[in-house]
Amino acid sequence: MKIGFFDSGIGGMTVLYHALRLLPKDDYIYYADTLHVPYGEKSKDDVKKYVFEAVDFLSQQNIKALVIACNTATSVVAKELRKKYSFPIIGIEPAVKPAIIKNQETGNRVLVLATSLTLKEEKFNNLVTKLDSDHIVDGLALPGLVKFAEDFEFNEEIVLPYLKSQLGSYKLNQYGTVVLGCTHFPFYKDMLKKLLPEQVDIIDGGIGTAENLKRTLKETNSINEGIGAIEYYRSGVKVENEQTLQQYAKLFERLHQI
Ligand code: DGN
Repeated sequence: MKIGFFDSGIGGMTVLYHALRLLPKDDYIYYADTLHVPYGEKSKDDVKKYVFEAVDFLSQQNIKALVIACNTATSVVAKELRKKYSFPIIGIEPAVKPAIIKNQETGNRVLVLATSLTLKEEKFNNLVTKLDSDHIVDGLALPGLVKFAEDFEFNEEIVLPYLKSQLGSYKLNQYGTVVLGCTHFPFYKDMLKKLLPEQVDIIDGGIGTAENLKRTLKETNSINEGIGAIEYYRSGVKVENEQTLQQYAKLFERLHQI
């Protein structure tokens, strides 16, 4: 059986990248909801509807586990998905907890980069209210970065000015950690590094999510059932176009390099 991966677009591939390293002998089916990307500015109800459509499709492909490789979808709908489906569902959330713990000690601030919907959601806000007694967490939505990724735009001359303008009003020296709370953002880690002071750590939950997946498969005794093959779907339609498949392969190369 295969492992299902889901995101609104190509962002989840930053998580799949880690899964492939930890679980190279499994097969994958990756679903990008390209008809409805981006989710970040949509209503919660719309996102719920789209995610259920996608997961219904994936559930018919006989998957043994599902990774919701999208922070927005996880925060809006993971709980309800777990009630409906019997296979294990692993989500991804902004890695706020380790960031707060670390920076409470040093007196630095934490900047969470995510979608507007993730930052608005109860899940995120409850977590921050519970943990952030010193009020050190700030949130910033970067919808432009999702758009760039979906357009396979990784040219620094185009992306850096956008990032500079978005981060321009922040005193970056006061931060100790930047949390990548959207799976599209790790594609731009190299550019963020260029703009952030040296003391700033950049963390993302992709590795932890892949580790969770591995732990779950071990527990259910369903690890190593393939050869690392990946099938891609865009909103229910199988990707067979060679050029698109090559673009996807290049994304892994990029993640490997940065
Ligand atoms: N990649 C998704 C996330 O992690 O939240 C959402 C991006 C989007 O659709 N705006």
